[in-house]
Amino acid sequence: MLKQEDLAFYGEFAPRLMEIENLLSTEIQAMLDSISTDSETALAEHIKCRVKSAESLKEKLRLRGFPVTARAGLENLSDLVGARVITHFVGDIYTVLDLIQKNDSWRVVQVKDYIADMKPNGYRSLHVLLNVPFGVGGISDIDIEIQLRTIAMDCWASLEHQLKYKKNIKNTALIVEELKRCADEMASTDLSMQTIRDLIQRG
Ligand code: 0O2
Repeated sequence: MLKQEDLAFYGEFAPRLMEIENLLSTEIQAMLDSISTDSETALAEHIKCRVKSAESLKEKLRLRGFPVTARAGLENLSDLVGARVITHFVGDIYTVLDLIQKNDSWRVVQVKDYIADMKPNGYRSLHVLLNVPFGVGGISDIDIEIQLRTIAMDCWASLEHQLKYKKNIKNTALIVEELKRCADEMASTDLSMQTIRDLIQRG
């Protein structure tokens, strides 16, 4: 739900951005339900869709040297509308990716696999960039992003995100090192969990 300050910043673009957020949410839920609606076998633990807050967008535009306007965001960034799909198992991420690639509601522009090729800090996730029609203020289409992660990867990313935005943190070097160690341990546990599930399912 966009706050008053977000609506003011996005102006004429706000209604269309909210429509795209709804489309994303509905389509993702339908794709997941097409595989299973049973909580024990569901592909995702939960999904979350959002339009980027004005505060976060302004900061990203400033950091990247773009004009601090909604139009510049729409024209230069790919995550003004985004979704996160949180799965229990790594394998489920690739099952959801397959569903996303087969969906006609959008065009898949790029897949960034930070699971196969993690970021140096230990960040793991799979990002899928999608292109959707926009049609407001002379902008014909925009890119949006779906991030796919396991519960463990999501827990790690949430904590690491705090490091980026909190000021005056002591022992940053130690925290960065510990976070990397945890990321590797969590990735190893994610793989073990996947193997155990495969063994159980094979019977
Ligand atoms: P917020 O507050 O999370 O919405 P992309 O082009 O998006 O596929 P890339 O090149 O990493 O991937 O782009 P970017 O813009 O740096 O990252 C996009 C989003 O991915 C970020 O959004 C984060 O949500 C997530 N992300 C990427 N790298 C990291 C990381 O190292 N740690 C964490 N915790 N998250 C990361 P924002 O803009 O941070 O905003």
